[in-house]
Amino acid sequence: VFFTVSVLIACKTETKEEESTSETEQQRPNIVFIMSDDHAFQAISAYGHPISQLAPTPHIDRIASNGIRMDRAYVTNSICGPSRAVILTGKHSHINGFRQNGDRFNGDQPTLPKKLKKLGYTTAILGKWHLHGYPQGFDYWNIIKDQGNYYNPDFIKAGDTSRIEGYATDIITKDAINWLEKQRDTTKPFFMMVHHKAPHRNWMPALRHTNKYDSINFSLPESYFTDHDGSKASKEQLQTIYKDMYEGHDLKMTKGLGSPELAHNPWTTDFERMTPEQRTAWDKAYQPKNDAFHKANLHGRALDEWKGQRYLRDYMATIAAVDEGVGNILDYLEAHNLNENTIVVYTSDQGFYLGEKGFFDKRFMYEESYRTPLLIQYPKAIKAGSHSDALVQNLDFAQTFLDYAQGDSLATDMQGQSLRPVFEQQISDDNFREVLYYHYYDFPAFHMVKKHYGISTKRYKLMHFYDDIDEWEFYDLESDPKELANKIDDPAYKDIIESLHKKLDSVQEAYGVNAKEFEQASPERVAREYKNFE
Ligand code: SGN
Ligand code: CA
Repeated sequence: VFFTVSVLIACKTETKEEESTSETEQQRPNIVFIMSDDHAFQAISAYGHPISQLAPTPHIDRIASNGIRMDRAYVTNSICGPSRAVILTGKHSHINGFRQNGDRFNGDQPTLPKKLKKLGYTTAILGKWHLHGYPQGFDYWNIIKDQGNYYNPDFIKAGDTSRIEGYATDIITKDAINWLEKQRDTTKPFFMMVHHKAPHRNWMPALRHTNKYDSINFSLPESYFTDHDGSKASKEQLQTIYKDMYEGHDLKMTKGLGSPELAHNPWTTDFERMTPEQRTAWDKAYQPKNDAFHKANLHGRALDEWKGQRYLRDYMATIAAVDEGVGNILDYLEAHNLNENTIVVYTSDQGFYLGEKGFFDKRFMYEESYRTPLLIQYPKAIKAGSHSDALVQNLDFAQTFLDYAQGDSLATDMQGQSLRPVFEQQISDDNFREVLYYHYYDFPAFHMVKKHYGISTKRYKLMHFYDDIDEWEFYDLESDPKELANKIDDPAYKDIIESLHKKLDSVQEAYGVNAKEFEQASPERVAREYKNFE
């Protein structure tokens, strides 16, 4: 009887709009939603993973110790734009219409910030947007153009684009503090989304952090070298650190001993945007380590391992500025008597690979990319130092915030569930939800991860890869937490797999998944894209 809980609440149309009254307004909590881009839970020390113990995140960890750490938080579609659209709408990708990067978000639909405004909130979004078009429902917005750059990025504010000198993470943090301090309407509760670009590819640390982890040896995962037996989709991806990273652009490797010139660097803009002073400081930090690399004359596995090490050092160093920025925001709230009545959330738009299975990037429904960090503090109602392994999803965020803002009636069109009973431990973790649904569509595209959908319970995962393949995978996370053994054909699991298939059908029906969701690209296009990304 491992499936009994109803999964959802199909899409209903919005009905009554709640009116804000000045009385309740006083009690509505402020919400600070901090989301980084591609921040693996493995890289947050509060989660205890060995990698993060060597590169701790003391400020992000403050949120966990002030509040609750969610250990089984997931996304519905592990990729940037789609994750953001799910968070804004509380609806799966096929309902909100933004299935893959490059789609255009229909900003006219109902969204969380619009609903919070109806409840009397003042709203702001700063940093990465990546949904094309301009944000709606925000009193203030200042967004990074497209993917953005680490150094001297372009921002769009009220329709105007301008290059802002400095380091992206610091600019976004400063903008957040500035809005809190000087720009927001202080008579209203506030909702602020702080969306960092970091630690997204190509992992360029702030100048003060370029040598931060040079002497640390991070341990590469056991599965760093694997031949992906049992998973055709894993074999055919293009996101393996030692095969698919660009030596210059991603790994900051140089052409030879003594040369500051970057090796393969197909997108020159990231480095070209630096001022001469920034570039000089950068080269001063990287050249000695690149020269040491050239002298070591590495080949084969030693070279592959060196690349993994360089990647982890840069990735973790890029996070250092995010962590400082979180510290600044928490300090501000504490110093201005805003701490008690503000919900602070730290999350990422999805998980990320730190070398597991040899991978970087995300996209797969396997744990590292499917799972996302989620830490929440709200001193008024959430017990400090708690944690939960309830199955929750980014699909639930909008409903949760509306619940806290006393706007449940505005959430009836959404597909998630309020997490308030979980955060406040009014429900046991096992009773919250039994299955999660996932669907990834971004193929053929960067990294060539095949389209797939699936469901997961706390213990099992069933997924179907389709388009140019037709392959099922099944994992038992209890005996195989690293998902290295696809047991789809194992007779011992026959009954479980059968019941998961049934559950998958009913979940898809409940969420309103239709035939269009399984559209396939033409074989010519798939072949062309494989060529493009090689
Ligand atoms: C860029 C990255 C990819 C990444 C996608 C999507 N390449 O194209 O590695 O998978 O973004 O990332 S880059 O060298 O140009 O950075 S997402 O977070 O926006 O979905
Ligand atoms: Ca991302």
